[in-house]
Amino acid sequence: MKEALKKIAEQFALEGAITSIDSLGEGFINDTFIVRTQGDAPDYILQRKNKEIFPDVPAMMENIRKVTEHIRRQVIAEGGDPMREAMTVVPTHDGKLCYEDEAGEFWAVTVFIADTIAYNKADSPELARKGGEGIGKFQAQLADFTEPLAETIKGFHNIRHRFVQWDEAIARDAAGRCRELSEEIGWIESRREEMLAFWALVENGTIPTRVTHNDTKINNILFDREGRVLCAIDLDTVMNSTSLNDFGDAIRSYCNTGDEDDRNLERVSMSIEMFAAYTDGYLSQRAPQLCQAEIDHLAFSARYITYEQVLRFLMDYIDGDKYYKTKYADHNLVRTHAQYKLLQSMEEQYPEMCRIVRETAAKYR
Ligand code: GN1
Ligand code: MG
Repeated sequence: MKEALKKIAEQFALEGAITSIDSLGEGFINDTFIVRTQGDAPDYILQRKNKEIFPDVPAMMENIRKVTEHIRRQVIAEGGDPMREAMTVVPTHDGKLCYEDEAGEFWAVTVFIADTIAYNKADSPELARKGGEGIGKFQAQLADFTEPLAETIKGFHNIRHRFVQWDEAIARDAAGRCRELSEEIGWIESRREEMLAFWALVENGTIPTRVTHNDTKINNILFDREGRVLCAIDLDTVMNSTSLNDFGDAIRSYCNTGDEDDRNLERVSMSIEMFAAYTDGYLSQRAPQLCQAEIDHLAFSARYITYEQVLRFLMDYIDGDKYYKTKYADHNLVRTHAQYKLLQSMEEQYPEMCRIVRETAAKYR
């Protein structure tokens, strides 16, 4: 075990002596470790939060504390197990939600929830249905949350803001890659107006903003061994936005027949069967609370978020791979192509997606 990591973990109010610390998971942003402890004490998740991406880590941790405490109260009121169905933030010995080390890096700890499964791919419609139910429940638990939340990443799913960054990235052409990317850049430009038209509905209030997770890919959800969702993890981006994005981002992840970074584009498409299953689970929890404009744009939100992901991966490639962790030289470009293939598949199946949403909403309203 690295002594430096142990020293950091010891800043937090942990129960039990530390026995080991190891790397964990597949996150693209933070560095994550599991801290094992002796005897019956819980184990813990220790994370170095990426301060390049999250400019105000203490404010982010304050968001997470507020939201997880609210969920904990709901779980207790419903007779559930708050240690398994809510995340628990562990403060430092002096009561802070994160620790800043000598190098200026920010660290945070949560209780590790044992005996759970995190998937990187949804392998059955049943799992997709449970995932939809789970995020629907997460949103329902936060429906009466009224405290203010900090905007941890400015304009995170705001495509108007993304286009400002995009235009700057193209003008800068930091890695000198733009001249080889005219086709890919065209994919973004040809859809600019329809994406802005969708976002205008959020800006003018037609589509309301709510408390949303904003990063609902499947490996950010913990399942129990029966395939039931315990809770959503990775709450770094919990903020006020349109809750449609939580649906759209989950569809991008659960319904992809290939991998997010598949080199073999023939494997990549959107499974309409998985879409129907996820939609059913989600609307079983949310249909009565959503307004008509939200129902009407639910299917489009999958295109919106997948498009945004194409843009973000391509923009990072243009910037010289500064944002996402990459495993090889053109990883962000491979991701761009794979997500674009998924977007095209959604566009082809869009009328069918809309029909499924309409019929499923009618069933639960
Ligand atoms: C990042 O942190 P992680 O790996 O769960 C990213 C998401 C992207 C996702 C792509 C803060 O999620 O927005 O959709 O990668 N998180 C942040 O897989 O940018
Ligand atoms: Mg994650």
